[in-house]
Amino acid sequence: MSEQVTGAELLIEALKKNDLKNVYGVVGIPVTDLARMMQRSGMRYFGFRREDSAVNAAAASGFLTGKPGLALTVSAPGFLNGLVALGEATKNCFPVIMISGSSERHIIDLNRGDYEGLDQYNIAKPFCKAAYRVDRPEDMGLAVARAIRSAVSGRPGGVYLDLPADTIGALLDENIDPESTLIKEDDPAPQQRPSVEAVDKAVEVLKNAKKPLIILGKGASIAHAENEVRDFIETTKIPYLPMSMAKGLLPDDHESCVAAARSLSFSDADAIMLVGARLNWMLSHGEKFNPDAKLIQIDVDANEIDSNKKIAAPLVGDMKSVFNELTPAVKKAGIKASQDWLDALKAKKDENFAKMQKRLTTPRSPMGYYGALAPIKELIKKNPDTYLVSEGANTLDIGRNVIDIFKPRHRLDTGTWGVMGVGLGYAIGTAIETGKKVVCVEGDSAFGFDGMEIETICRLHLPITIVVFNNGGIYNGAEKDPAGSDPAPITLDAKGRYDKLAEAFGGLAYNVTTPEELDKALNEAFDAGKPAIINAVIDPALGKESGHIGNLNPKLGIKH
Ligand SMILES: Cc1ncc(C[n+]2csc(CCOP(=O)(O)OP(=O)(O)O)c2C)c(N)n1
Ligand SMILES: [Mg+2]
Repeated sequence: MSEQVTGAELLIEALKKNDLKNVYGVVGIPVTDLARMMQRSGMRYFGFRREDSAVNAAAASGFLTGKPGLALTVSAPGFLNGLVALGEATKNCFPVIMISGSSERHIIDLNRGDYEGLDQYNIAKPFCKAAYRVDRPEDMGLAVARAIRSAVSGRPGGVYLDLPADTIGALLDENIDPESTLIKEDDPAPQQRPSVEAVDKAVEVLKNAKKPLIILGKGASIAHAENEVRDFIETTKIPYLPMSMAKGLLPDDHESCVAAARSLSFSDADAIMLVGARLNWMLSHGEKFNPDAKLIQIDVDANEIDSNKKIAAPLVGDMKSVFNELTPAVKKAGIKASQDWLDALKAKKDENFAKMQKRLTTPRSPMGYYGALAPIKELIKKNPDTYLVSEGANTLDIGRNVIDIFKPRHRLDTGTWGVMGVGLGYAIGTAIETGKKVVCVEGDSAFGFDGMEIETICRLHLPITIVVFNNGGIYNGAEKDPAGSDPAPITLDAKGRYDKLAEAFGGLAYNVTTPEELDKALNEAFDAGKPAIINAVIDPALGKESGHIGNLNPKLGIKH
């Protein structure tokens, strides 16, 4: 560092000292030079078209690497655009730090009307795990250290770092050694071991169970606990169901996976062990479980216990530490799932597989969801290193059941909030962080939220193949508004050619109307490893209201 250093330089050095080198953002006053300096200092800066996509890319990075992803935005509007993604990341427990330029307190607090002036620091607080503001350059190292620890320790999540323009440009007092202000975080996410009593309690519940079941949540993926989870499941033979971002912790074709017998496993299991899966709306708050089932819950956060139902055996601790205690204990107790229970689930699973197979192979014109998903399922099976990103309603829900994932953290989707507009940001972050190919399966509505990031994908030459399931609408494209001449609320342009967007920026473009055409285009684009959009024309009459969660709509009795 030079003699007198700026806040910007201290920020960069603090990030580098903690091995944080990739930044995703959108520049403008007061962070443009900061981004330039990041690049010049050996960090990598990736420019986006909207801040939410940049923060989503950073969140994907956090999910995949376990280190906080970094995002950079301008003040007020850029900050607010990014905030939604910071909120999503926090809900999803993805570690991410959003850094935004801001105005000085003396202008904001007297409401003097600054260019893009907003009290960002206070606004951010309810949407993230922690918010920090840096008012002096000598605090930059401390702020980065606190942000890192908050993002990754305990339940990971989003952190907001507020950087007033003055602090970015401020010079450090020449009497202070810049190096002395920097902190290298040591063990930022310390182990949290469960108590012996808690482990004993869980073993007792499992010992008494005749029909145990495991539900794997993305908490286990975030904790990188695949080896521990596998050991436990292969030791006990207890059947498991993966939530969508836990798919691939064990390969979906594992003999203990009973995703295809979900209803039976919920209604019949007499002990259910939640492994990094919260008992929220995604599990119907536990209401579809056998009411007599005893629940075990592994979670890093004690607040999660008894959130919706009484948990008979809470195991609070980090996932790896919990299994390090629990697995030897169940081995010692000789716990094994009974063959009768496994046979009953297997029979249901086989029945549902046969139904699925029929749907995937029955020819249909115009093309339906299953026909279009079949080649994607095949491609991922042949290339299990490929990452899958997905969003939409029917596209997402049917795709989740159809497409098997074989490796941990290889599926990213709309997550706990069910948000549209995460797809391209996640895909970009994933391609950059892993260097692997990404297939992005998008509903046509979902794609519209962040479709302009195709320019980012093409500019960065990323190996991302986007398949837009174009059924001309939110849920479907066949509805007419009986009261007037305007398109119905759910209607989009079924004849739209989303592929042309790729063409505009030098990517590969395909328009397909049959599974065979889709298969050919997909493999060609995938093999080329170049940015591509495939417009897959799906029957507009297909697609259920809200996909698989139509029951969550208020009942207003209108016909549609
Ligand atoms: C940010 C945001 N806005 C709106 C919604 C409501 N919503 C849920 S699914 C969806 C789009 C579904 O249509 P599409 O992506 O085309 O999938 P399809 O069901 O047609 O396959 C929308 C707009 C949302 N989930 N997130
Ligand atoms: Mg659609």
